[in-house]
Amino acid sequence: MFEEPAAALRWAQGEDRPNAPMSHEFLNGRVEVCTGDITGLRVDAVVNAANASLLGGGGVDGAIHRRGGGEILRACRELRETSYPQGLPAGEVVLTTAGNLPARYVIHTVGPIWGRDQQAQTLLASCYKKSIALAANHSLGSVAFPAISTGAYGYPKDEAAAVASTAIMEALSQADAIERVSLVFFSDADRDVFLANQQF
Ligand code: AR6
Repeated sequence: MFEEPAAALRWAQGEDRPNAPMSHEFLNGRVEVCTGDITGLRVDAVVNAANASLLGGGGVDGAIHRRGGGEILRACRELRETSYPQGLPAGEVVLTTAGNLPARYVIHTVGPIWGRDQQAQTLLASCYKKSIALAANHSLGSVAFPAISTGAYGYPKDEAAAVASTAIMEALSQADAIERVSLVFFSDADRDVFLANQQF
């Protein structure tokens, strides 16, 4: 009889839940910060940290295309042939099917390359703001972001945290339809850098 509350407590603390990491919440629960693999999330839209070619790459981009299957690549090829023959510029966003992912859609965005792109801060903020605006325009309620530009593109993680959180806060103030933004870090260490530098 006394075991139940203890079990419930462990559940609430996340210990018994597989793939249910401790999450940290901001903006009255509209933003959650967690650790995990973004390709496994059942959300309305997963954001991809793509490159201008839209045709795949390493990191989170590679993982999304691998798990999502050829349908995503076909949709990206079509976008290249129609709207973006020169590729997707940094700071811009496009929406495609999510193929075999549990998510409904993928929003592809291209982050700035640290040390190469001018106005890196503005471009990184644009990735977050335009992704949220695009999701809201499609009446999508939940969006999950990886830490855009902080891998292969080399954006310092602490600075990216301040830029991303400020941009998200601003975008959410104009996107009532978005109920939940998940910020998904690949390691607890990356998550902790974010938590120490966020500006929510
Ligand atoms: N789930 C969540 N986060 C992940 C995952 C995952 N499955 N895989 C990696 N990360 P990166 P960028 C984290 O390099 O810096 C690609 O080749 C990772 O630890 O994926 O914007 C593209 O094609 C890091 O913190 O994206 C581009 O050419 C974060 O995601 C280029 O890399 C972003 O790292 C884009 O570079």
